[in-house]
Amino acid sequence: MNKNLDLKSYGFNHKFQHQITTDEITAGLVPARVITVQKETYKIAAAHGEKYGKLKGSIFYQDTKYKVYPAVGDFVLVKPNETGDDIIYRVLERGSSFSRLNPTLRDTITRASEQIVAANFDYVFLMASLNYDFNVRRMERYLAAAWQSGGTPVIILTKADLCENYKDIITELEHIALGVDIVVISAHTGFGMEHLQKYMQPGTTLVFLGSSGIGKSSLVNALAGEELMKVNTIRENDSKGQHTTTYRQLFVLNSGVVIIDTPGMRELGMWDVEEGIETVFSDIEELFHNCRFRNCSHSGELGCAVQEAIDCGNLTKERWKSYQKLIKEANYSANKAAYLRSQKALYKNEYKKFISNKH
Ligand SMILES: Nc1nc2c(ncn2[C@@H]2O[C@H](COP(=O)(O)OP(=O)(O)OP(=O)(O)O)[C@@H](O)[C@H]2O)c(=O)[nH]1
Ligand SMILES: [Mg+2]
Ligand SMILES: [Zn+2]
Repeated sequence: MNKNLDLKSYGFNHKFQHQITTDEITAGLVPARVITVQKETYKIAAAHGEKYGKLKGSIFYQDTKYKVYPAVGDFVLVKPNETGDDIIYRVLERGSSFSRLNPTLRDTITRASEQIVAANFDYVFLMASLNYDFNVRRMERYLAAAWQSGGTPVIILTKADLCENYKDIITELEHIALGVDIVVISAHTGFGMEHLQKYMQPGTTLVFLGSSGIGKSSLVNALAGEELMKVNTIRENDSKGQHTTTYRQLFVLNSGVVIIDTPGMRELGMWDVEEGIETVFSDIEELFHNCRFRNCSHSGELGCAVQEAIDCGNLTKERWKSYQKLIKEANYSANKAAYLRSQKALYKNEYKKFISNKH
């Protein structure tokens, strides 16, 4: 049986309430939050309880216009259905969202290749394990995407019990993550967990991101004080993740905080991250103003501030390379999306002509 619940405890607030029109209220539509998405089945939480919902076909499937499909964390408007699944009518505008290029849809049409990992969170927990394979450059990429998402990034370094000395890693991170909180924890021993308290506020939503096997679900369980998520108990020897979590899931803990746990990502495709790159690499973009020539390409010109910063040790070659690589990728995906959009528009026009010629 479904029991009634208060959607506020799932993070619903006036920002979302304001988006609902009187027509929608008159039509009997009510807000709900998406808890899981599996293929075309959506698990949702609404005032009338937790249940399943499906998309209203005439809105989501037959209309060729670009549509926003629900992702985990989204607030949607549904028509409650006592005898079956609720019907989802609309996704309310997102306060934040984390997206990446869908690795399985790289070459299909435009926005279809953008995958929304999670929506409407306050903090993005960028998680990495201290015991192996710590990669500063990867963290840099995640940071850029996190800043772009609209949430506030927090770096969480896990498995402190397996690492003797993490001071160097912190120092390295502090250089690339200006102003970002870095918290070192162990879900097993409880080390450092008290530093997470300030994020555990009722109605606040956190999303956990990071490679498989680094302890995202273990942290969910440690914070919940019970086993909400399955965690792989077999002791790993090669430290490779097992992909234990297979789909994204939203929970409300007893403390009132809302957490979205996600499966480990193999790949973070870049998508519209120019702004995020600016934030993460503001020191580099700042340098550009000091180059002697306004159109400096920073590849050996006289008076290039980037070269000077590298020479005097203010900027590492690795960081400069990493910046160039990200910019290249971001341009690539932006250009590609623009190209595909233009192709699609062209195709649509041709099709319209074809149809009107027929009549
Ligand atoms: N020693 C130690 N092991 C941990 C810690 N946290 C998690 N682990 C172990 O790391 C392994 C993976 O943990 P999970 O929580 O399943 O990792 P995950 O990030 O959710 O992985 P995916 O669901 O595959 O993305 C398990 O064997 C955990 O017991 C920790 O703080 N210390
Ligand atoms: Mg997991
Ligand atoms: Zn220059």
